Amino acid sequence: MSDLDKAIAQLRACRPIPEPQVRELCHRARELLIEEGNVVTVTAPVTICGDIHGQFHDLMELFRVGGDVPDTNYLFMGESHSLLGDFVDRGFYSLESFLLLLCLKVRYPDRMTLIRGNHESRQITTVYGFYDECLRKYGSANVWRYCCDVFDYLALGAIVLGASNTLSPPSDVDNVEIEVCDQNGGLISRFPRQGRMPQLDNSSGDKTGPPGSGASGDSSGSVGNPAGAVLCVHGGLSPLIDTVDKIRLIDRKQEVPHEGAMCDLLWSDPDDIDGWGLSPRGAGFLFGADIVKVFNHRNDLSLIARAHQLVMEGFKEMFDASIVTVWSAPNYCYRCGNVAAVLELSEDSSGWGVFSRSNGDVGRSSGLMTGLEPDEVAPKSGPARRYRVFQAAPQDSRGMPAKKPVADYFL
Ligand SMILES: [Mn+2]
Repeated sequence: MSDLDKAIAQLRACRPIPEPQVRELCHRARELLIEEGNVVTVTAPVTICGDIHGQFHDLMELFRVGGDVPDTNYLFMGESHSLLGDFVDRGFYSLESFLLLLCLKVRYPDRMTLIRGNHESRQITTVYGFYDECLRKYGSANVWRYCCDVFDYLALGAIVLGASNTLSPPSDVDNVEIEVCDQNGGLISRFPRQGRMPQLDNSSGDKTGPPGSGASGDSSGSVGNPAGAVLCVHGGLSPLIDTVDKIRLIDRKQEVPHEGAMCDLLWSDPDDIDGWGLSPRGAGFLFGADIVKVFNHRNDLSLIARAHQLVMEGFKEMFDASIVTVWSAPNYCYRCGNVAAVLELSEDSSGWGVFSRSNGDVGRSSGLMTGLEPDEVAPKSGPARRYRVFQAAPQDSRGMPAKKPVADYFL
């Protein structure tokens, strides 16, 4: 067993690893992350996860419900994981949670995509618990410093390609676009494709192919994205960013700034407004359905998956399913009473596959949409989605400290 596998085993048991080993791990993680672009390309199948916030035992429950990261003893799990940030703060085990995710990233780099959240920042972790936790567990701030240096290298987003617009394993009812399952795989509810999404206008006529395949009456640049690409980001959009390519140009290797495009991506929230609005968080912006629909159309996206906001049901789709919030910390702060969810996108098997262009760009349209009015934007129905909803890990699986965390879950 390698040192890394030993560290994984130790962290899975919720025991911190020694400081020199953390230093080595963070160094290796940084070398890996520095090679990643600001927007990582991920190929379906993928399980998308939202905020964790140091709730270690619930992270273990997430892996049980959503599928574990491949162990060398297992054959092939087929799933990769994309975690949308806010790994730390508030919970009692931010350290063990983050280090385990980091170990898994180093051990299985293609199976784990870690995206930066607004809590992966020096300033925020100093206020909301992670700094104190490191100090308490190691007696110095060294480990906190190593981790913060890793935060600076985390990607800002991911693009999921090759997702299917049918469920896998298939639903036993035709035309189901969304299934919601409980933590044991039992069916809670399902939603058909028809009736949810408005039909495209007559110009798309009899074209019944999957959205983005070219047979849906859409732009031709999306072959290889049968269900349209999915953008993953922690917070949301920015008024300074109108294309995914502009995200790629940000100099991300720094502490999260107080304003600007990088800040907005980590802090913004969708809201029932027109256009842009000021955020009550004091960082990032609020953005409405019109903003999302124009952005998705321009960038050939069918869906934006983001985290950042507590949702009592674990997930929440908004704006004709053009954006979804995924929240993966059940009973947040050990007191909110919410359930959590992960979002599974399955692999397309229609034969279109995913191809890469020589410039590394993958199956995207030119983005040349001029004079576009929000009303003219026909939403893509997007990939079939299976949400797995789960509750907090059983009480007896956690060594629950007596002290309650500070009750401020606004950030
Ligand atoms: Mn957040």
